[in-house]
Amino acid sequence: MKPLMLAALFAMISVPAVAAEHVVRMLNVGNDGTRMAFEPSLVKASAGDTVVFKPEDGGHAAASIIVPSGADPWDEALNAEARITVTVPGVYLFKSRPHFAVGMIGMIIVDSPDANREAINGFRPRGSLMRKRFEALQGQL
Ligand SMILES: [Cu+2]
Repeated sequence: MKPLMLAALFAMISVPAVAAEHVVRMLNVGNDGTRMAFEPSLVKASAGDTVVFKPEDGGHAAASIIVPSGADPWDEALNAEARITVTVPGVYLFKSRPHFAVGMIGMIIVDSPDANREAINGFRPRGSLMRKRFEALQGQL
């Protein structure tokens, strides 16, 4: 590697990454008028970022469905605000536990979906509402 390229590389590494915070609202009616929705339902994050689940309406509980290998799953209490720091790259599929059956799901992509794309593609949604939302999310991978 040429010295100039090396210097550029070290310059990039030495810049500390600023961890971002992504807010996901848990709502009884989403922005598109559908019932029981995460807003937004898709978050594109970087490793080290935090996703904050805000229970703006009552009766929701954020829980993971699929996380990348090595990442911690979560299963939060009803009406709890949850702060999930995502450190492992890949796709995190999540739900509102009480509204899973009606398709209240969402997705976080950390850096790249490559780590566990197959696991996500292996998810089998139940019911037309869940299928519709899942396929829309899957289309973003
Ligand atoms: Cu819910």
